[in-house]
Amino acid sequence: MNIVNRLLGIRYPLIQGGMAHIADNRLAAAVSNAGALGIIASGADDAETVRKQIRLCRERTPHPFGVNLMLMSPHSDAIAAMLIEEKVPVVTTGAGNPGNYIPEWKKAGIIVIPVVASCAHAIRVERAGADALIAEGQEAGGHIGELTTMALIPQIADHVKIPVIAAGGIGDHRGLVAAFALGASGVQVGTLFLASEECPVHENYKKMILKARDIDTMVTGRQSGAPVRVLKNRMAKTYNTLAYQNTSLEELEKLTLGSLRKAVFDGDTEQGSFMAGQIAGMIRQIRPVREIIESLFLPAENYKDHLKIL
Ligand code: TUI
Repeated sequence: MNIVNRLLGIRYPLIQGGMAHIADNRLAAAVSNAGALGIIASGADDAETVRKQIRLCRERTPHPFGVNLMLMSPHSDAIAAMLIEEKVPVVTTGAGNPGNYIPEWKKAGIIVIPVVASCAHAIRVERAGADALIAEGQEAGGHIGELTTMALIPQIADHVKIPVIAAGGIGDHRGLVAAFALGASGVQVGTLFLASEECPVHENYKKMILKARDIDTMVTGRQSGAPVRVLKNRMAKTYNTLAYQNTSLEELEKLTLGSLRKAVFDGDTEQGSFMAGQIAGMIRQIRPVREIIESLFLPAENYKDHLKIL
């Protein structure tokens, strides 16, 4: 049996990306009910808001699910403690180093899977006791590192013993097979689920994804040290102009999360920040979560003698 399926008690070795303000209990439960691992994003929400999401998710699915802790959040200490109280089965982390939280989570029996974007960080989280890691290439949407998935996965796979889950740029079964060929034992997918029926974002967000071509994402904030991949629009261009003018990182982060809300809740195509990965150009239709997952894995049957996909 695939090692990630065994670790997580799931049917398909796929984790849903922890998309801030987007991945709520409905999306997470739909993914878990379809046989993969749904994730509730905590983003910049406070601990009580996330606690409610966890309880709603439990009502919607009997299957395992996880919570993503965005480590730049001002509420991360409170959320980290609440996850233990709620006995959440799995935690993924992003945008920082979760090292300080790992011992307490492990003591509570939580499976810990940090997102990393470099070998040094991968080695650090393995030493700190992570059960697996998600290696995210810069094809991904949202906050990203430097390396591409193609370069990152084999290098990390050579440096750690824990299972590597690939993220960034996986848009169909070909990307999934490629990730396994590079040394991954599972995948994390975000953008594909943005374009799902169960995803609770504003219709305009989904329309922007459907309209996107291959070259329609860009990275904001590279020069200010907070690179974020978004769909090209007026906001993205304004952000980069401000970043060139030495606006403080704190101000820029506020702008990013504020404008993400404008995208997700208001569908403001001009002032919103529409985070999405480079595979947005591959998405042609809005599909149910189950169909998205099955379309990734059904062709994998052909590779079963070479790659441990299922
Ligand atoms: O975290 C993400 N994607 C995100 S978080 C987010 S909300 C946000 N908005 C504005 C600014 C910042 C966050 C939107 N999208 N993906 C996981 C991820 N983590 N990608 C890259 C990293 C990462 C990068 C550097 C993790 C650790 C790291 O350095 C750790 C260290 O200790 O050096």
